[in-house]
Amino acid sequence: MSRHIVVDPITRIEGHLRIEAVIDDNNNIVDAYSSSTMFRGIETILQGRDPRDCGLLAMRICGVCTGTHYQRSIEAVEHAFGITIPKNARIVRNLIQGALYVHDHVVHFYHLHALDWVDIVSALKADPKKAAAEAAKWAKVAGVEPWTDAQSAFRQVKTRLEKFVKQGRLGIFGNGYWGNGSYKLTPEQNLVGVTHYLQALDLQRDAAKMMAIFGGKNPHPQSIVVGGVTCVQDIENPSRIALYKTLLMKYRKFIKQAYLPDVYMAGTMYADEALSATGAGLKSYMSYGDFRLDDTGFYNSKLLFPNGVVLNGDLERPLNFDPESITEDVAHAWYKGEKPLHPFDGKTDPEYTGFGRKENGVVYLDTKNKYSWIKAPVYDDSRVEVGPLARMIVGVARKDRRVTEYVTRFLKNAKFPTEVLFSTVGRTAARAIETELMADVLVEWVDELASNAASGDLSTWIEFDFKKVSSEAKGYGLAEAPRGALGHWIRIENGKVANYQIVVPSTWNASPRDRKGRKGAYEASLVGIKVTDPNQPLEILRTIHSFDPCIACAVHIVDTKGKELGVYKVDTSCST
Ligand code: NFE
Ligand code: MG
Repeated sequence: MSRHIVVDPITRIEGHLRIEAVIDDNNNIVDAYSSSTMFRGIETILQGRDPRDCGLLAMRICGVCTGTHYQRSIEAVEHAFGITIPKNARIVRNLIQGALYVHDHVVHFYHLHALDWVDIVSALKADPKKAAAEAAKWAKVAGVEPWTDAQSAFRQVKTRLEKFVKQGRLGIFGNGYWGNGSYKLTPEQNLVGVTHYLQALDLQRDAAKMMAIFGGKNPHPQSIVVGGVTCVQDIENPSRIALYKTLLMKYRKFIKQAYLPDVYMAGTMYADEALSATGAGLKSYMSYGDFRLDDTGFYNSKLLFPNGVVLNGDLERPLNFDPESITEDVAHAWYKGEKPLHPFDGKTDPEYTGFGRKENGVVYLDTKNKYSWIKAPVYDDSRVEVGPLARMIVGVARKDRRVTEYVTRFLKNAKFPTEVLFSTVGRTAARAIETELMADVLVEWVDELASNAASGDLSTWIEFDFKKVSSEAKGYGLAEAPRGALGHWIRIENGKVANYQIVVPSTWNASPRDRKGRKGAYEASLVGIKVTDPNQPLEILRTIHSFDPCIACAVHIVDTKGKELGVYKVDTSCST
């Protein structure tokens, strides 16, 4: 007999996500459904606006991928207007966006995902001296000195944890599945993880400051405009550029000496999961590509992360990416619409058909019909996964020198075959690999900005005739966000927005079935996973968190008259 596990809400993510998994008698997941239970409407409020304002509004979709929607929106308008921005503007935008990647990925690994692998309560049994030796061991695997090798640091954290427990409460750690049989780290390894967790909490502020140097503020930067950037004084002032670099070098050290070693440690201890392809899912990946490396112009530049599509894990035959091949399907999403539409013609027309059906007093999603506020994007005729893993897979498949070098080094150090990437562990490892690559390339870019400014090039903005270019135009901003491929499509008529569509990374990954009944990436990744204890669905959290969900990107309720639309109370104490 099959049973359902309902996890609602999934915590340690952004936004509101519900997962329903169907398990068989052996607790193996045989089917799964992903649902966003709140509505997004930002596309509708952009209609009729001045296209130059869209970036500032669209960015409010989310406070996590800060500035990403801003950049994609501005790029969509620049694409529509045929504008190529100056070199300084390109580099500054890359520095703002790169700061977000290293910020977001570290926060995700430690503060949103680590506790799926690290058992905090077990750390209480750790010997701090042995923990120091453990940290040194994994740093050696990474080829670096350990971030924390002082026993005293581990002892302090252990004492802090003991104090928590003595008071009879674990504070923010209170609701974990501690002691679950699916945790594999030793007490010392758990103490290393918890110690770096706390240190990362402090350090992530530096990454936020990096963004704010050129962006003006964080989370929502302010200095990007159609045609360039406005942070003229920061580009002219060498000490501002130097400050970015100082913060970067300190943060980069943590990435190399704590984050990467911890991923080697967890990857090795959870090698069984990795080698058995647990959580692989669709095994089809797409990247729009991102980070322009030169100024040859729109979508002609060489990119740090190449674009492309890899289907069914076939690294030998990557496909070229074609922006025309994207559609959104609403067969199982609460929107009106008969057939899949390309985003240029996309609609955001809600059609709520009710939450679901009641069985034995429990309401389940009506999965035969509509069951999510997220649409189902389709590439050509394939469902695909997006994100850091997709970027690394596409980079390797396209034989990108830099991406291949970082991925190969990681796999060699970890003693893993390439296929290990097709798993939950692989998804988590790919994010770490990307973070190290990004931290290194940011050093090159900040130096490039300094030398370009020192050479006397201080141009930051390109002039354009708004009336002329905006009478009728359309464009897209297709590039990457930390969580994957992000697209903004704009149609402009008489200087105003005639249609605006956004397809975010979590739309690709968290989507429901399409009209052919094919699963979205989250749904596919859960099938085949064995749950040790159905009352503690740790394995579901582990795999879903490996995508770094941001449903907030897909959750915007807006009433243009400012009226309150509803009050929601979320009880996080009963998440199963
Ligand atoms: Ni709200 Fe985002 C990223 C974008 S994803 S975090 O990365 O775009 O759904
Ligand atoms: Mg959309």
